[in-house]
Amino acid sequence: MDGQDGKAGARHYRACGICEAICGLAIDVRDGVVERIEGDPDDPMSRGYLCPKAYAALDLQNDPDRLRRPLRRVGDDWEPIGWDAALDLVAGRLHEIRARAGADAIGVYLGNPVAHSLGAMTHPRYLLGQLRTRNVFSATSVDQLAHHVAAYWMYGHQMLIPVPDLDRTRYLLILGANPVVSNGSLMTAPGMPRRLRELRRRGGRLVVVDPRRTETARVADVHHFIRPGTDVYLLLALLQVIFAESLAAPGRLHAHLTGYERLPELVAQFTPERVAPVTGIEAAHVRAIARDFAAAAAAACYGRLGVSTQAFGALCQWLIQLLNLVTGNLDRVGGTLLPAPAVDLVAQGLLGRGNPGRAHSRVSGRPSFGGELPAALMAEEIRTAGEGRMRAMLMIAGNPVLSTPGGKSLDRALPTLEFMVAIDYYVNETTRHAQLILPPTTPFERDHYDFASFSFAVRNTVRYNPPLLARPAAALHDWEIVAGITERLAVLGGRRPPRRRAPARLLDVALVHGPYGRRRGHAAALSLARLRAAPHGIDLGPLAPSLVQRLATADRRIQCVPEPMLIDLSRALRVLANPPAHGDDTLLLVGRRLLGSNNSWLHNYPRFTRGDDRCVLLVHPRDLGARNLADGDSVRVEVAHGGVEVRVRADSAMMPGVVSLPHGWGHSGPGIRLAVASRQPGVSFNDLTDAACRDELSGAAVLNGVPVRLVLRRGP
Ligand SMILES: Nc1nc2c(c(=O)[nH]1)N[C@H]1C(S)=C(S)[C@@H](COP(=O)(O)OP(=O)(O)OC[C@H]3O[C@@H](n4cnc5c(=O)[nH]c(N)nc54)[C@H](O)[C@@H]3O)O[C@H]1N2
Ligand SMILES: Nc1nc2c(c(=O)[nH]1)N[C@H]1C(S)=C(S)[C@@H](COP(=O)(O)OP(=O)(O)OC[C@H]3O[C@@H](n4cnc5c(=O)[nH]c(N)nc54)[C@H](O)[C@@H]3O)O[C@H]1N2
Ligand code: SF4
Ligand SMILES: [Mo]
Repeated sequence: MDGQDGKAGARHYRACGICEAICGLAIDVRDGVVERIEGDPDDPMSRGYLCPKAYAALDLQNDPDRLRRPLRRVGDDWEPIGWDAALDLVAGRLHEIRARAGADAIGVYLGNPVAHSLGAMTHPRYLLGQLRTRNVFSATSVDQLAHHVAAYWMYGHQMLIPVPDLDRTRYLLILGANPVVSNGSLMTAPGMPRRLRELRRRGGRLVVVDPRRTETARVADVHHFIRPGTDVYLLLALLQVIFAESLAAPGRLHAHLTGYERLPELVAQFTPERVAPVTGIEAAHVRAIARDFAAAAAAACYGRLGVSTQAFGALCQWLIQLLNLVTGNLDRVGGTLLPAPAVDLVAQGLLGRGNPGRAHSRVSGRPSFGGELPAALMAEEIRTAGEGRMRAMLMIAGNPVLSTPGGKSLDRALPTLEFMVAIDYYVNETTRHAQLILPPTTPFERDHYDFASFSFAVRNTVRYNPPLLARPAAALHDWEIVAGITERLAVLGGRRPPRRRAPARLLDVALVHGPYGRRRGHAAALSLARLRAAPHGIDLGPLAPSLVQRLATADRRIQCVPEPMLIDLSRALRVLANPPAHGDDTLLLVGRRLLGSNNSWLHNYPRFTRGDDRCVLLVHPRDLGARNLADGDSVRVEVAHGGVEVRVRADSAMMPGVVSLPHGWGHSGPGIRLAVASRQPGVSFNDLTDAACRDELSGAAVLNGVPVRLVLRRGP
């Protein structure tokens, strides 16, 4: 029985919205209490898979530290405030600051969970429409921005990002991703371990390039260590081999390419021999990968966070597209394909193309992309005096003190704001600086549809689920909070408020007009009602070639050599000729994700905090020995602008010279109300990253390959 509100002993079906895998869950509810969560075997994409984090939404639901009503700060303490009073206060303050100091005085940051919440996806655009500030930031610039930039320049729209055709490929080359733990990103594919097993069972090969022998590398046929930040040279060398050995064959796409003939010359100097000393991967291995990739019946190259958030992230994503393209694997079954989701954000005009450089940041003049500025700039925009200084901030579902580079400086800047409001469940490292915290309903109390993940799924499916539990009488959804602020701002500004429509209504319109919609006369006849009647979701079939029809470039062709890439390639060449000089004792720090964790916000749930190995620094035994350090020692990890203290763990799965630390920890600031997380606070990775270090082309933060030194901590 699927039902709305947890009647006695009912089994409900809904998708998990914690990460991009959107696993179908079967949830037993008795008398309004969740008793059990299992994988939903009838979900057409996840087929029963779930990971331990499927219980995270339940833990959030029951967490005594979760805020149940709005709080207003009074000195160092908080007191409850009613919703109307809270929303009046927010709108009043924002309106006043905007009138006095201009539209750009108000900044907005949108965190990662926004992408997994139907209402948080549909409604902030109306608020941004009222605010009209250039100071819009999000987790995108500490995440997938490089992919959007490459897609924009090559295919004409930031959302035209092909995904590996995982279930049919015969050769998967993974750079800088660990999907066995992360469950895949820009590749919605629940059940990664099974899918990778199946790849190998059908005779396919899995090759992983990562400075750590990761959980994914362990199930691969081949794993190569790579020196962090040098993937751009590996990719150039792979292309060099393919052209030099006449292995290039773009096939059907050949007629749709602009600039293809320039490629052989562009990559000619990046021979495997030339780049091997930089990447650490032997020339013979590079040649083998290039030949196998080109020879495979179908192959896909995929690179994620480890290559997106490094100094040449956008170049890497461009070169990955090219590698797939020149070997005939782009837009081919078993290669990489564009998903065809039920709501097509591109074709239906629901998301802008990307339009780089529409605005520039005030202090360092960085260009915007997709209407956003890099999140790393928030601190300087708050601190730097002058006209247009950011004086107020609205934080929606984000924790940038822990998640953005140079988090410490943001931590120091936020209290200098005139006003800050957070829409969040917790008093955490970021929200503690707010004057008001507005907690929304929980994932179980709202309906669910994941626009973003369906857009990057390895199979076309669709699923909508109504709320699992009734919401408490006085609770507001994310979208209602946002709409409440938006409407009040409009009234204060003497404008007519936008008409209030529930997210599900907007979704219905998008579905019926979408590619499988009732209005389109498609056999699936999708509408909200149709999805309500199919609680497990609906299978819309495997991905199919479609790139040519969907190209959004001016000449409707694929741009092989976009000008910005060419310019940035010369930067890569300069760095190759003059590699950064580090001291002998320098190690390069990279990130790591743990199965029972999701960025910064699942550390307050006892189920996920077992074990003492969570926020530890993995170091190769040889690197420990060279520093007279031993497994378990506490060390200070030093960078030029600071450092953190952390325990080391000897791990021969690390590439010598590289150390690994997870991000999202550091739950130790004064005033944080995370009782469980504070007991094992860990340290914040982003106290080591530098807000000024970015991928020049995309503006994305450099979160990997950070040069650090280790110093034994003296005393107790
Ligand atoms: N060094 C380093 N830094 C990184 C990364 C890395 O690998 N290394 N990864 C980066 C990546 S990929 C990402 S996506 C970012 C994430 O960065 P952020 O999005 O800034 O941070 P999160 O840790 O996801 O915090 C989410 C916040 O939203 C709240 N929240 C959860 N669900 C909801 C909801 O439904 N509504 C509302 N209103 N609030 C909610 C949580 O309580 C939490 O405070 O971090 C980035 N930072
Ligand atoms: N359990 C868990 N799952 C998650 C999350 C989580 O926090 N925990 N976060 C979710 C989010 S928001 C995202 S965006 C995805 C991210 O999904 P993934 O990209 O799969 O996540 P990571 O585990 O960060 O993988 C990055 C890998 O890059 C490697 N690496 C670092 N530097 C380099 C480099 O220079 N070159 C190469 N080749 N490799 C490098 C790291 O060692 C690491 O193994 O995961 C999602 N899923
Ligand atoms: S893999 Fe992601 S979507 Fe699936 S159960 Fe785990 S957290 Fe939820
Ligand atoms: Mo992310």
